[in-house]
Amino acid sequence: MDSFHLPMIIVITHLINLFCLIILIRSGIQILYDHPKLYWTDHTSDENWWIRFGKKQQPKDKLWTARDEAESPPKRTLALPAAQDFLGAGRHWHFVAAIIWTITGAVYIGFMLITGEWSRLIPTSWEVFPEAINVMGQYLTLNIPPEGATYNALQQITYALIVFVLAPLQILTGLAMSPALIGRFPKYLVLFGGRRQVARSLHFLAMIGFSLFILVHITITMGLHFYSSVGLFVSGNADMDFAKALTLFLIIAILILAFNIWATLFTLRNPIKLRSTLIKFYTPVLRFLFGGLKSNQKYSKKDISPFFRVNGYPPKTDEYQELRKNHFEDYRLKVFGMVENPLELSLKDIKSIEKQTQVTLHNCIQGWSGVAEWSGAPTREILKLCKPTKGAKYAVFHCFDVYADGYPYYSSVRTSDLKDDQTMLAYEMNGEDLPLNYGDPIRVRVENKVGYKSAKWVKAIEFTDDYSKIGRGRGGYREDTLLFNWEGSI
Ligand SMILES: Nc1nc2c(c(=O)[nH]1)N[C@H]1C(S)=C(S)[C@@H](COP(=O)(O)O)O[C@H]1N2
Ligand SMILES: [Mo]
Repeated sequence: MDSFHLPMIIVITHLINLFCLIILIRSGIQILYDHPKLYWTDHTSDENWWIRFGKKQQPKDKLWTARDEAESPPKRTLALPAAQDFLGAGRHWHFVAAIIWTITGAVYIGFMLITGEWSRLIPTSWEVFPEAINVMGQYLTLNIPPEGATYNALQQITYALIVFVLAPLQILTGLAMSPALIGRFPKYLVLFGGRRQVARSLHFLAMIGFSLFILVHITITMGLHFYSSVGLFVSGNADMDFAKALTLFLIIAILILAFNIWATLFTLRNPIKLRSTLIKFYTPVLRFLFGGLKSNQKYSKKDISPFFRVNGYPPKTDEYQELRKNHFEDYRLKVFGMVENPLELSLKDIKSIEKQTQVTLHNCIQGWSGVAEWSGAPTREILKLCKPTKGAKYAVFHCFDVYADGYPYYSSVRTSDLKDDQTMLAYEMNGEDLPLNYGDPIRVRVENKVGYKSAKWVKAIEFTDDYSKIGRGRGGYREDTLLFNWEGSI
């Protein structure tokens, strides 16, 4: 066998790549199970998925919510951390790993291009296809082709597909999950037939592709070329002293395994600490990519979804029941805190503000979506009326619904988000008064954020320079309980 050397940069990026892919796949499974259904259209219902995991069935005769559909990944899957309601934690791991993985990939490709190494990877003639079939036949008949300095045709095609097709696809489909990005640039979705759910489904299929590749790749390299592979893997030198190579190899394998066990246990035991640590790392990236993207959605009436999921049960408090019984005659939306003009707006006051109508895509952080038409008062008009003071960095929406833990729902955004053209206080959905389940009498629509920011049954808006004294201090009920990040832009 002719021996060859791999440059150290390739050895290191390969190792980081493997490490990140394991975290990405494990946290990806956790994320998937929070809404374990995949679709080809942006209308999602309990029936129109093309594949589903888990086993929960929703009742036909009474209201259920999207949170009721969340499941725990089976313990024997490799999910990180494989527990119910750890969507927030799964996402923290996923974003951190995705960022490191992308940077590593860029370094790897940059290095390949600069050094000319790419020529070993990228097929340069059509001959590669018949030749690959030939090689495939050799593998299948166990006439193992020799390993060498040039990759064989099958390796070339597979590696090139992984690096130049599957990896970019995974990044593009991942970015398509951001309501901020696709709200600002709806054309981005043209790549996926105009549908975010197509991107989500492809993101899943590409994950399966990566998983299969890893399995086959490890089987072939380790199973068929064990001695040289171990050396190549740890040092880039196939002829490295085998005892040394194997020792290093075992150390690396144990470290990766230990890290994954530690990550799982730490996530389960210290989810709050985990959140505060990991969001520090990726929040600046979210802000850089998605901060300040204004929603620019122009769906049409014919795009409206026949079924629109509900998340959050309508309020049961006496206060709310009384108001509703009286058709919200006595409802007053309180606008208070750091404002020059505190307000108490009746429904009539709100409806006297210039009415705006928009058809938009709602993206729940869990994965489902739906298109609806919303009409209401743009929040930029509310800002003109209440005049937040200089330091009023955040707008907090307080809601009527009180959860079983005794805390009412709330969410918050930057005051500047209220200037977005499509952020509004909605009082109509699809041309009718806002139905009970969707936020009667007033809900917020924040169209460049995931769904949990769009508070329903809004009671008051508070302007503040610091949300840490509200609720449990993380800026929203979902952030407090499911430990979501606060940005909500993906
Ligand atoms: N008051 C209140 N607002 C809420 C929620 C809630 O539980 N209570 N759930 C949020 C979540 S997670 C989502 S996805 C959307 C769902 O909106 P929909 O029920 O109109 O589909 O509402 C958001 N606003
Ligand atoms: Mo949601």
